Amino acid sequence: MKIVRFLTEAKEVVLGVWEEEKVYEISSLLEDKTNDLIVLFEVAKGRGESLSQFIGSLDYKGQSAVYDYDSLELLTPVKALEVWASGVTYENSRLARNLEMQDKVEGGLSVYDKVYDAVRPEIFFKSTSARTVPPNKPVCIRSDSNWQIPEPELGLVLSKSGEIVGYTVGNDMSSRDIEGENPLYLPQAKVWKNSCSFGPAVRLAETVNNPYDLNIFCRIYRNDEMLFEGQANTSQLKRTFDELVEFLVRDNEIFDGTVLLTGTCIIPPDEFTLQEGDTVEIEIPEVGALVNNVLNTSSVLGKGLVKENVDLNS
Ligand code: DO4
Ligand code: MG
Repeated sequence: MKIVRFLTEAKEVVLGVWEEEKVYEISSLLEDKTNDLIVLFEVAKGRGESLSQFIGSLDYKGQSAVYDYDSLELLTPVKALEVWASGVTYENSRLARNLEMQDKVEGGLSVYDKVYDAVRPEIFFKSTSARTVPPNKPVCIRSDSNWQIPEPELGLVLSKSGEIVGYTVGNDMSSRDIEGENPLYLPQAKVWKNSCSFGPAVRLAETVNNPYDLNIFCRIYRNDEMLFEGQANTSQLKRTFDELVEFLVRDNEIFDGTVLLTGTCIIPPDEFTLQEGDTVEIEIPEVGALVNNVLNTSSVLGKGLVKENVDLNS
């Protein structure tokens, strides 16, 4: 079962069940009309049901408004006040980071080689809701980097106690030259205005057969031509999801709806860098396709943080 969050014509934020091309609105069927998936998760738990059982019992097909998926103004599917990310969880990511550092690895093992095999994974702070753009809205590239890529990643949608409520598709926009210059620049290589997106849906965890066998596709388009296509599978992950979540919540507290990205395995060719006007499509067929155009930050700077995210997500 896939859940989306969207804005109605009356500018109300609601949840919907997405089935094929149709979306069935469910917030109006709920006692408190909530548009917060994690609130539903807790209600279902209180009734001793899984989230999909509880939502299934709402008889949404018989009762609620139906929309065409393509006509919807989608929001991020959960209110993620924070997005965290894992790094170097796939062999491809380790190799790409080593290449970015070039001659700065002086014999022996790089920090990336070490973290790939270490007990403690790399977990870093990626984004706030005000820096995270919804599906179909532009992500940005920064002005002081000449080597920028999307990082297509499976995202875990978490409750505040670290339970995996569902899976989503994430884009960890990254600057390879800033990180390659010095790993201490990681926050600047990862966090800037509109440098993260996730969606379009949350696929409820209990409805996924095997989360370690999900295909991830990334396609990048320029002038209506596909410039790059890559594919990976979560079976290539070095870490388990439980392990990543355990380190995220260790001596830490997280908000309901926190998203934890699980790392990239798809890296475009080394000569590739994103440009304004490109379109990035990241698809996990069990979840959906996350599509974002690319803009220079200069197009959005000075206009304040994405206000609709702040208003709608907080
Ligand atoms: O070590 C830096 C970041 C790694 C990362 O974002 C990834 O592996 O996806
Ligand atoms: Mg990443």
